[in-house]
Amino acid sequence: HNEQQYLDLLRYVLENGHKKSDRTGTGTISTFGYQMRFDLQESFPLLTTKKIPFGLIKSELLWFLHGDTNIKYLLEHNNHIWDEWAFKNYIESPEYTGPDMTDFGRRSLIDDEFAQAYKFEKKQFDEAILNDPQFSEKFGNLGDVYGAQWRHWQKRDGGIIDQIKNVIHQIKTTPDSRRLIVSAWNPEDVPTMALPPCHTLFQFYVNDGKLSCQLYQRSGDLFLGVPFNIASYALLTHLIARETGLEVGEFIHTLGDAHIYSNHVEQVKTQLGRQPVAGPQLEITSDKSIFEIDTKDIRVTDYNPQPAIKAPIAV
Ligand code: UFP
Repeated sequence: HNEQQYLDLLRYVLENGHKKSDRTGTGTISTFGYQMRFDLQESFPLLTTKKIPFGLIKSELLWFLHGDTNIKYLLEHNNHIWDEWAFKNYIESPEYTGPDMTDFGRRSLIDDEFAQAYKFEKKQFDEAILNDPQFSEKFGNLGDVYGAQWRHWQKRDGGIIDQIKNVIHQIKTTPDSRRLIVSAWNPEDVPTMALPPCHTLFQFYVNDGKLSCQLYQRSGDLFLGVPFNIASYALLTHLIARETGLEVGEFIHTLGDAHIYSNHVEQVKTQLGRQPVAGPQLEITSDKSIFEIDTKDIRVTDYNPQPAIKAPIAV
């Protein structure tokens, strides 16, 4: 059963993980090195023991696949998961003249009055990104995020490498290759990045007409981040399989630092008290290419999750 893979991981880290301090100052229980295998023929691995917003996963993945690094597309699809990074660039620029927003993530959690002011500034910002092309050109762009590494990796000689197009071509022409790899980890850029890639590298494997994908994720927030990551790479595997005329095989998720934040432990226990049901199925209703397909063409059916479980995000 697919979902059991994830629930076993939560239980394993609760029982065997060790206390570890971390960059955010929150504290975690952590394990190093863990692997889950999801059979994509069985079901689409979207958790049923808590509701996961698949719409956000779809639009973020298509955004990556377009090579887009501007949050405008995400906002047009009501997706706010990358907003804070762009907003941070804006408030640190000379163009920003509102109240001091330094460290807005942390402060808005502990100061209600500040949270109101932040909400207001953030709304103005989002509206400007959506409605003012010059503003979005200037402040909507996140630079070296996944879309850039996947579709236009910068070469020393000034050229670019399109890793996604290349890997699709390789899967079609040399399916037995052991070099079907897309890498997001660029050691030259890492020291200056706000968030170095969590999904460091992935590899494809073709056997018996089926495409499998293995991700190496260097760091996984097991309660909040990993359920998204599983669904996102499962969807990527489906889209690449469709593009290369293959069926789906497995998604293999290998984690480096697999951690539960100390302020998520109660939520994890709540989730472990719930019974999973059969996972949903993925439906793709268009024959457009992987680069043209729209969020409307992709959906999950028979998804019957239990309610979402709220938890504070570590910043
Ligand atoms: N994180 C995930 N999945 C993601 C993502 C971030 O689990 O897709 F972008 C979590 C992992 C970690 C934090 O808790 O975000 C990143 O912090 P660090 O760079 O210190 O590992």
